[in-house]
Amino acid sequence: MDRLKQKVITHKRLVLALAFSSVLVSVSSSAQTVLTVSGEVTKPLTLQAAELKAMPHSQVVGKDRDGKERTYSGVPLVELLKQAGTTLSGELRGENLMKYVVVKAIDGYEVLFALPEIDPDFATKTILLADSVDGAPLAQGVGPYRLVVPGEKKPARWIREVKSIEIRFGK
Ligand SMILES: Nc1nc2c(c(=O)[nH]1)N[C@H]1C(S)=C(S)[C@@H](COP(=O)(O)O)O[C@H]1N2
Ligand SMILES: [Mo]
Repeated sequence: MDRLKQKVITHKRLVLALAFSSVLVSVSSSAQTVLTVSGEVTKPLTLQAAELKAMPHSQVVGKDRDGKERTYSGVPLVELLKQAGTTLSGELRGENLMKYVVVKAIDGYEVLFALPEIDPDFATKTILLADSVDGAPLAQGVGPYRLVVPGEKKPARWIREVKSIEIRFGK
């Protein structure tokens, strides 16, 4: 084979390889669901990282286990429930007071909240789905999303690596 032909073939291979890898990159970086909100809601959510990032954020200053104050930023849990269409504020009465929220993590750990613990008409503190601490993304094994539950003596419901939120009916 002459050198020119060889070069053209090599070039074609390179173009093909690049095209293929860019398809792979776009498939893996887009359309990745990082969080679902489902169950007793009118609009179940399958959220991508960019969507969560674009949602309104609040800050909560909390003491970590080491006793140091840290500023967490994230989406208030109530905001996610609102977007999914959960019975909150005026609708949180009667049998709707029997609804609860199960938050699940990648490692199988799960924790539960009653709706009034999350609804600001009842609760005095804001539970956050935090995505950063002191301005930096949460560490591997903690994030990308972790609940911050202010005012509790034990951090057992500060669930790390959150992957889903499910609203259920307790009767
Ligand atoms: N995903 C997940 N989150 C979790 C746990 C767990 O086992 N898995 N343990 C909880 C418990 S019992 C405690 S005390 C705190 C510890 O938080 P830390 O690792 O930031 O100190 O994380 C909570 N969040
Ligand atoms: Mo714990």
